[in-house]
Amino acid sequence: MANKNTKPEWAPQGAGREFAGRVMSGVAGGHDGMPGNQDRTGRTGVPRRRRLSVDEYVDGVTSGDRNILGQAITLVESNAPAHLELSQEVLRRVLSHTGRSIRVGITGVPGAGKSTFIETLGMHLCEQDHRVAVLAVDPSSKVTRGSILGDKTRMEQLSRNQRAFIRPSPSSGTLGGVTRKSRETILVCEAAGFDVILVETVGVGQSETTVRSMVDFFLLVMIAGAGDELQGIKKGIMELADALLVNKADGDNKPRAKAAQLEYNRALHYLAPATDGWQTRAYSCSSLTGEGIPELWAVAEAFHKQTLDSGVLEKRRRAQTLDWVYSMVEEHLRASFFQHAGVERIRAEIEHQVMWGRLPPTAAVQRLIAEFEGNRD
Ligand SMILES: Nc1nc2c(ncn2[C@@H]2O[C@H](COP(=O)(O)OP(=O)(O)OP(=O)(O)O)[C@@H](O)[C@H]2O)c(=O)[nH]1
Ligand SMILES: [Mg+2]
Repeated sequence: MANKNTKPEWAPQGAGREFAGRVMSGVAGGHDGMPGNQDRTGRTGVPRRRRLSVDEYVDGVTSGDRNILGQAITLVESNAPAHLELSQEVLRRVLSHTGRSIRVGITGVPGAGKSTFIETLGMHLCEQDHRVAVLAVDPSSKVTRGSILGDKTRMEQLSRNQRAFIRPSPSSGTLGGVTRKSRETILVCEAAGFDVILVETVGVGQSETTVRSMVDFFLLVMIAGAGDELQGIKKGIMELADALLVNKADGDNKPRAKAAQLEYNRALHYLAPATDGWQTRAYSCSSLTGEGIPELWAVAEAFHKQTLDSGVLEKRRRAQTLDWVYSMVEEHLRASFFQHAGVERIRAEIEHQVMWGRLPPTAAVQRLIAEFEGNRD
């Protein structure tokens, strides 16, 4: 039976008891997964985790120790400057063990069935001896608890499978912050031997492009009859996808789903493909009955093989890594600009002058930048 007082090692800071359900009695972790300094004992009477060394993180992760994997991800997700150096050293050391997975992004409107699809696909993959890591990315919302709660029940079987590892979205932060954490979590999971990484987008808005920028194969889950407008399926998002999947093709809904599949295939004809040399097509499945799921996975595997052979996969990953570096540089520069004491001091006055037409925008930029570059704190 689940022990109500025990949270898994990946529970976000401040999480309540909703995280306790999946943990078997006897497994104990620090409150936030980070090793505490004091040698106190928790409510369960088990001594708090001591601080792990870089070697212990590296050995634990690469040997597939789930407990240490969870702690390593918590370290990577930590915002504390003291943890950054340690996490970067761990990442540097495991880097040669990363990259050997299929990274799949899954997007679609709320309720399309992404989590249910992941549960069914994940179970199918585990049966085929794959090891599956499931991550959620939610850069748009500060409240992720709703979806985590939902996923807890929707990925019930998968979350209990020893070949699978489910990690909820890192708690709120800047878009860049969440992206960094998710990308680094993918690397840590790969180093731990997971050969399929499934990333579910939670929330709408920028999350599609964010997830597209960290995966190989991008899947758009749709439902029939919701209307394109309702699904937010603007041409732009369809153009990001390597496959469209009409879900809920079961019961009375099956004919409609098949019709929608045909419709989307016609529309796709006129769109530029998301990946060089790959034709994006629409498929259908039922995440409830499992029908169409093995076929969809065969498509992802064909995609992986083709892009691996042609070099497109490697090219994409290299480009993604470089983009990542420069987006972090940009984020850093933006933050230091707006936190700069001199800039802060003169900003209101300059904004006022620009808004009232007393200073041209370009001159305003010059003054702000001069202040920033000249009086760096
Ligand atoms: N009939 C049918 N229902 C499904 C299928 N897949 C999912 N559902 C149902 O659709 C509802 C939403 O499913 P979720 O998997 O939570 O959808 P989601 O896209 O992850 O939703 P959010 O995480 O909230 O964005 C649930 O009630 C599921 O049981 C399917 O293939 N057939
Ligand atoms: Mg979901």
